Amino acid sequence: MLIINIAGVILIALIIWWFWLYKPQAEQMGDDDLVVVVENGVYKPSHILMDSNDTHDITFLRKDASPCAETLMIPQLEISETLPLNKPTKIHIPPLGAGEYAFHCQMQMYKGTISIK
Ligand SMILES: [Cu+2]
Repeated sequence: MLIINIAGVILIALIIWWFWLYKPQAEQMGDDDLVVVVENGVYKPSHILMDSNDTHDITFLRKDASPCAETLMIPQLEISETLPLNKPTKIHIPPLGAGEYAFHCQMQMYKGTISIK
């Protein structure tokens, strides 16, 4: 009985960690264009750091065949782009003010952010 309780507590702790505490590592945008792979329910990397006066292209490579992964949306930039399967697609990111810009698929199952310093 006690073991079941302990297992339950550990499970709850893991769930809390996964959904609220776990933050994937951010990827700093360098001089080269960054490639974001769309696969298995995630963007990789999903956190992108950029400087405020940079213009950059972010290349999205969709490897996930599910139709859900097809659309890339960056609502704050009014970007809505269809990603063909296994074909790199360049998304132009204009100079942006500091802040967080979310990007996601149509149903928001795939999620990521661009952080501007
Ligand atoms: Cu989706």
